[in-house]
This record gives sequence, C-alpha cells and structure tokens, in this order.
Amino acid sequence: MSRVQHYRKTLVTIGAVIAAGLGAAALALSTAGANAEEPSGGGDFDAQIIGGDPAAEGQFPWIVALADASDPSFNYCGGQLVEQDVVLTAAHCTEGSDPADVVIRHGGTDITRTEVYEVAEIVVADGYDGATMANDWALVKLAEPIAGAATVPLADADTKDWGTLTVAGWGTTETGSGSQDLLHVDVPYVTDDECAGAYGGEFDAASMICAGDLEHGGVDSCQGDSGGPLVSADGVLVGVVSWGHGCAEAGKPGVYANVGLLHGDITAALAAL
Ligand code: 4AZ
Repeated sequence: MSRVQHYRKTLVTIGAVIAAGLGAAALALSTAGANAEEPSGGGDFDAQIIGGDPAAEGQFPWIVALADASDPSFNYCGGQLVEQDVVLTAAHCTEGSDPADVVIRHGGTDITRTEVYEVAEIVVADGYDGATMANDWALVKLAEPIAGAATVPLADADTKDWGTLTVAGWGTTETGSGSQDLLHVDVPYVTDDECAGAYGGEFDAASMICAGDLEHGGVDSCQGDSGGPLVSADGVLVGVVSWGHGCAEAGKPGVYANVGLLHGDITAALAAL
C-alpha cells in the first residue's frame, strides 16, 4: 500500500481526527491525503482500538505514547520501552520530526495522568520505505532513562502461528475519537498467505505481520495506535502497529512491523545507539 493510499482513510476521517485531538502529526498526514489524486477507496470508517476494553494498571507497564512537545496533551502515536531509555515505535510516527518536536508519555493507563519525558535522538530503520511502509519501525532515545520502568521483550523469530495476539493503544475508538484510557483488544494472527490475499503486493512478507478477524472484522488497531504493541499471550512483542485498509473491516486485517523478522536489525540499531 502506498503511503498515499495508507492516508486516504485519514482524509475520510479528518473530522474524527480533529475531534480525537490526535494533534499536529495526524493533521499533517491528513494534508498529505488531501493532495492525493487517486480516488478515495477506504470504505466506511468504523473506529475503535476497535472492539476493545480498558486495560488494567500494570497490564502494559512498558507502553508509551508519542506526543507533541509543543502541546503534550496531543498524543498521536503509541510505542513501547525496549530499554529504560529507548522506545520502539513506527517509523511513520517519527517521519519529519526532530527530537525537540516529540515527547514521550509513560506511567499509567489514563493518558492525562502520565509523565512527560524529553527525547534526545530518533533513529529511523534503514530500510524504512514511506511509500510501501516496509520496515516501519524507529527507535526514540530519551534524554534520561525512566528509573524502574518495565521493558517489553522482543520476539526474536517469526514463529508464524502466534494464535491470539493483543494490541493496545489510546487511538481512535468506535465512537470516532481517541481514548483517554488505554484500551486493548485480542486479534487473531493472520497468516502471510491470508494477508497477501487481502492486500496483494502491498503486504511485504519480509517485514510485516497481520492480525485481525478476517471473517467478521470488528477488532483492530486504528489511527493513533500506530507505533504501539502487538503482543503474544506470553507477553512478547510480536508487532508494531503500522497500517491497514480502514479499521476493523472484515477481510482487511491490521498490518504490523514484524518484530520477530526484524529482530536482528532492531537489536543492531539498539547496540549502535
Ligand atoms: C493509522 O492510520 C492506522 N487497522 C493504524 C492501524 C490501522 C490502520 C490505520 C490498522 O494509524
């Protein structure tokens, strides 16, 4: 899926985005969509960490949000601590941002009660391609470590048959606005063959993994959840929220950066930070 196609849905949802207060980054993406010449093909927008429930305190202790440094109440993406001073997020969440533009919010499920942390450095994946969304991951180094914070372990192989996965975030819900409280929802693993069937060549099996209820839809990540976690039942980070055709549509699963496949690249970038 081209970046323009990816953001077409964003154009459809600009009103919802404004309502959600997802902030400058989301609006900038909407502008990109507005310039697209291709017709809108996104289908109905049906928002939710769709189908989700509120997370318990401590359920995702390493989850963070990316927010606008000039207005930290605008959280526009998710992420996760992989070290006490390093956040793994989506590359498309950091594109065009200087470290001074971004702050990290961490420390609870109610976004308004989280702490704000300054960013020292942003490293985007070498192979990131904003046109295809291949290798959609980036590392955000904090100015100071968060003492005592939990970190999430990274999947170190592409196990494939993950069973039921869980995705979490403060992004758009079924009511069309972002959520003050962290939400989570279970999403079945979707095989590479099924995902290629859903998205054709837009699915890059070398860097992506898919999850969702193919038959029924209704459960998914959505706008504002990007960069956040897809975890296995045993608490390993399997994916990073990346893109999809709409949210929670039957036949159109959520697409994630495939952490197991990208593990070598991510750990090499961590070692070089
Ligand atoms: C987004 O725009 C986005 N349904 C995130 C996740 C999905 C679609 C779009 C997956 O940030």
